[in-house]
Order: sequence, then C-alpha cells, then structure tokens
Amino acid sequence: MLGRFNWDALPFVRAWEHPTASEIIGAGAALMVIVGAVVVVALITWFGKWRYLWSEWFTSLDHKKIGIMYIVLAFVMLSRALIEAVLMRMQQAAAIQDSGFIAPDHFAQLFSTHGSIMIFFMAMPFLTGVINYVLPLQIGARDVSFPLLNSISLWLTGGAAGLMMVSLVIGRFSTGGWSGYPPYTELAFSPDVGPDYWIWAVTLGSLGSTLTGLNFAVTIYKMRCPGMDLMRMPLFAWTALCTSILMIFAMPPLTVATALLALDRYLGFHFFTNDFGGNMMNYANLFWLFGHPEVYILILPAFGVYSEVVSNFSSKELYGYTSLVLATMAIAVLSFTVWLHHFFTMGQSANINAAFGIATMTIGVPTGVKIYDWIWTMFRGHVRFTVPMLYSLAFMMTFVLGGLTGIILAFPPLDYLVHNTLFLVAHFHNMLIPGLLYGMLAAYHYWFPKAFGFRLNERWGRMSFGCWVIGFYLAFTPLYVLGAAGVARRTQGMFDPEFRPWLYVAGLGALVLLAALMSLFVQLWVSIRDRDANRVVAGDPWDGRGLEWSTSAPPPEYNFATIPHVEARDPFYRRKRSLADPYAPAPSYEDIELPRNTMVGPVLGVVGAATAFGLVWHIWWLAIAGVLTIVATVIARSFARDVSKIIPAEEVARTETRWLQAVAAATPIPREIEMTSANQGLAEVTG
Ligand SMILES: [Cu+2]
Repeated sequence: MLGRFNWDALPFVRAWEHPTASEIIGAGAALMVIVGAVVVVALITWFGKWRYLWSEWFTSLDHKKIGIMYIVLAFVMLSRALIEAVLMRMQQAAAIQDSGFIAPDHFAQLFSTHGSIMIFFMAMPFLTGVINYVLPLQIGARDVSFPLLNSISLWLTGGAAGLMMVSLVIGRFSTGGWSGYPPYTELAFSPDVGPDYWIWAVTLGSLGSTLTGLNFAVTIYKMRCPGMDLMRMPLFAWTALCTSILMIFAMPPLTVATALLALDRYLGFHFFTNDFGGNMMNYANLFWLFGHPEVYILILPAFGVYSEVVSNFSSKELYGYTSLVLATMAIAVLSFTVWLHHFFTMGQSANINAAFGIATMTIGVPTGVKIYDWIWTMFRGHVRFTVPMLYSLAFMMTFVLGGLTGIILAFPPLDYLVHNTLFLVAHFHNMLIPGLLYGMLAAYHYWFPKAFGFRLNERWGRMSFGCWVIGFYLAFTPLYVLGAAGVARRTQGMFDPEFRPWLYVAGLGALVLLAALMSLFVQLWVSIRDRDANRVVAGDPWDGRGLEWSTSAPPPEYNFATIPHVEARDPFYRRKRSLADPYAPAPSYEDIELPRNTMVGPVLGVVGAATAFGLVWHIWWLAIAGVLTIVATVIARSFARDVSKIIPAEEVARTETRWLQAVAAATPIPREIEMTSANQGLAEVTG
C-alpha cells in the first residue's frame, strides 16, 4: 500500500533515534516546510482568499498572472536554496580538522538540492516568468499563442518544485549532485529514493520548459503586431526567442537522459551501468548536450534585460542593435558545439579536447561584442543610476571576470589541473550570479511598476543590490583561491588549517548574500506599505521605449485596447516624440475575445506531482491512478467547447477612459526626479 515507505523515512523519527546535529537540522528543515505550508493554508483560509486565488490566479490563463506566479515560485525556491548554500559554507568553515555539524551524506543532499533547485526551480521559473510577463506586451500581442499550454507548463514546474519540498519531509534527496551522474545514481550504488526524487522532479520541470520554449517561439513568430518585423523587436524579445529555441532543442536530451536512467533504476535496463553493456559516457553526453545550452538559456534573457535597461536609463537608442542580435544568435548556435568541455578529463583524444576547447573560447567573441555595445550605448547618454542600471553595471564588471576564468577552464591542460575543484564552482557562480540573478533582479525592479502600478522602494533596493554584489565577491573570490590550491568541490570536511581564513571569508559572504535576499523581502514589504505614495498608474515611469510602456500600470487583461501598429524600433519612445498626443484614444473599440479560466493546468500539475510521488515510493496504485487521471483530464478538455470569454466593447471603452483620465491628471516628470514619489508614471518628453 505504501510502497517503500517505512518510519525511518521521516526526518523526525531519524532525529529522535539518532539526535545528532545533522539529523536535527534535517528535522528542523522538514518542520519549516510543514509549518510554512500550514501557516500559508491557515492564512488563506482566515482571510477567506481561496476562491479569489483559485478563480483569479491558479486557473487564470492570462500570461501576466502566469508570469507573476512563476516569479513568486522562483523567490520561494531561491530562499530555500540560498539557506542551503549558507549551511554548506558554515559547515566547511566549521569542519577544518573536525567533522563539523553536518554529516557527509546530509552535506551531499544539500549540494544536490541546492544545484537542482537553483537551476530548475529558481533560475528557469524566474526567467520564464519575466518573459511571460513582458514578451507579449513588447510585441503588441494580447497573450501567448497557447495560453492553456502556458498554464500547464507553470503547474508542471510548480508540481515538480512541490516534489522537491516533499523530499525534505518524506525520505531523502539524491546525493548525486545536480547532474545526477550514473553509475553512482544507479540502483547498485544509490538504492534509496533520493535519485528517484531527482529524476521525477527534473523530468516534470524539463517537460514544462520544453512546452514553454515551443509556446514562446510560436508566439514570437506568429503574434507580433503589424509592422513589428523581426529586426524591429526589442532586444529582450530577441533573447527570449533564442532562449526558447534553445529550450526546444536542449530540454529533450535531458528528458531522454532522465527517462533512460529511470528505465535503468525501475526496470533493470543497463543504459548507464558499469556492466552488461552499459556506458555512463552516454549519459554525460546527453546530459551536457542539454547542460551547456542550458547555461545560455539562463543567461540570454538577462542579456536582453540589460539591453533594455542600459538603453532606457541612458536615454539612448541601443548601440549596435544588429550586432547584438547576431551575437545572440551566434551564442545560441555555439552553445551546442561545446558540451564536451564538461568532461575534458574523461579520456578522449587530445585532438577532440582541443577542438572543443577552441569552440568554447569562441563564445567569448560574441559576448565581448555585447559588452562593447552596452558600453557604447551608455557613452554620452543621459545615464541614471537606478537600481536596474546598477545591476547592469555590476553585471558587466563581474561577468567579464567570470568570462576570463572560463577561458582558463577552456584550455584542456589547465582544466586538468582544476577540474572538479572549487575553482569551477567559483567560475560558474561567477557567470550565473551576474548573468542570471542580477539580470532577473534588474528585470524585477524595472518592470515591477508596470506589473503592480507602484514603484519599489529605492533605498532598500540599493541596500539589497550592495549586499548581492559584496556578498558575491566575498563568497566566491576565496573559492578561486581554494580551488587553485586543489580543494575538491562538494567537500564536506577540510584538512589544511591554512584554508581557514578563506573559508571564513566565504562563509561571511554567504551570510551577506542571505542579507541581500532578506532586504529584497523587506523592500517588497516597505513598497507595498507605501504603495499609495508611489503609484505610477499612467504606466510610463522611466520614459520607456517599447510597447509595454504604452499601457496603464498594471495593464488591463487584454493588454491593448486596439492592436498597435509599429513603424520602427523603440515605437513608444518615438511616438511620444513625434505625435501631438501619444495617448490619443482610439476612435472606437471592439469586443475582445480572451481565453476563459480553466482548472486543467492546476489539475495536471498536482496530479503529475502525485504520480511522480507514487513512482518515487513505488506506490503503484497511486502512479497508475495518476496517469489515468492525466489521460482523462486531457480527453475531457478536448470536449470543452466554451473555452473563451468576450470582453464587451463598452467595458473596454470604460477601462480605457478611466486610464486616459489618470494620464491627463498626472504631472509629466523630468528624468532627474523619476525615482521620487513625484513620479506618477508620466514621463516628460524632451529632445
Ligand atoms: Cu559548458
């Protein structure tokens, strides 16, 4: 009935039987998940918000709401994975010639969940959420091409994230790292449920991402408003396109890899075993055929954000638009040609290593082009150091450093020296923190007023920014040193007392990063508290350039009352400067058809996670029931006919009139005071 479950699977029982620090921490984490879930459910019930959440958010097919839900998920998971990082650093600082307070097996679970969560359930949801929110607005569309598929992708990702949370409370997680290399993750060496949790969480998440990639790519190809030809798209839309294409081609190898590993573990196949014809190199090739493009799936959207932010806050057209587009495409193509640099040391010939080493270094060229273009965009511009702009500047400096260490690693002989050391850990955090996290945080600060109609608190924003940057350097510079000194990654205990100062600094850095996250939450709270003073309903707080700034804040459900026509790049910026009244109302409005809410997404997500849970624990009745429910839901949905709703023209006219009145009542503000509460979302038009 309960499959492989026994009482020892509960961390509370384990902590009771062996009350070591490590087990107590594990039980504490499980308790936090349970208490957190109970508090959330209780609060929602107390305030009577279940119906509201269900009908306005969970079942919504509105790309804006789906985007926001993705970002909420990303923040929740970021909190957990960052706390895990802090724990690991504390353990290492405490464990010099000592066992520290976390057992080796527990430590291995920490780095496995930290990596898996940061990549699949923080980074991917964050960028998917931002693209979801911004892209349709930027290309003048009412929604994505497949709104239902969008909801399904969200809920598959959410279900997978839920599975990660459940793994804290019931059973253990994998100890095989975020890449889950067999043969270690095969049944022979990891008979526990851990690798199964990893397999199914990653599979659900990667299915969601594949569908998302298809959805965004089709949206960009088919839904652009009249006049928006490809070379007029904002750069963020371009990076979204390249990211989606990467998702379409890079996620399936991962799904295949996890599926084959599942066949090995569940049905005794031998794809990746040590004997009976298995070969784990097939796994390494499949995984990194996904894994390296994945790096650019994560980084390209941030490049798009920086392009928008730098151009906007320099009040200048993007320098070298065409070269930025070409560089983006070049990076996307090259990202598929370098995967082998992840296993230079695994015994292929020197010629093969050399070829992949050279291919890897080549990626530095288009990236350099981009940095160059952004610097020239700022040159002689009216640069304002807003929070998103600060993130962009910190990115440029930090990312170049990471790029240099990447070139070092791209030399196979040098890679032989530092592979699988903390040097590598320092390198990829050096790429992903500025190249993903700073980008997404810049996007969060930049588009937040659009999404919610009020600005985020500037002071707390700067504080948080400072902590993210200082914390990064404190936490990761020591790892370069330690890595060069030969300290292996994923090490739970240290031996050489000379490492101590470096480990202390890194531990301090981790705490500063935690403070950065905390100040983001304080900022959100303060901003919500002071929202009335910081409203920007008119919708254009930063003298925006793209179509997304030409609507109210927040935009109405239908985005645009009439689909815009575009004549050039930066359409809204030009319109403000060429027309007598960029806010002139349309002569007449028409009925607008939008997709109706549906419970298909939440049902598939929850049932998908339950099915996965059944598979993890070998609870076969649950897995079978889950699969049958999924099939039944899909069939039932195919019979649904009443899938759209109409927003009548009168209602559109009413909404638009109300907004235009707010615009008329707002005072246009010059750029110098755009960060003050004088900003009501109407930018003064100059030059
Ligand atoms: Cu790579």
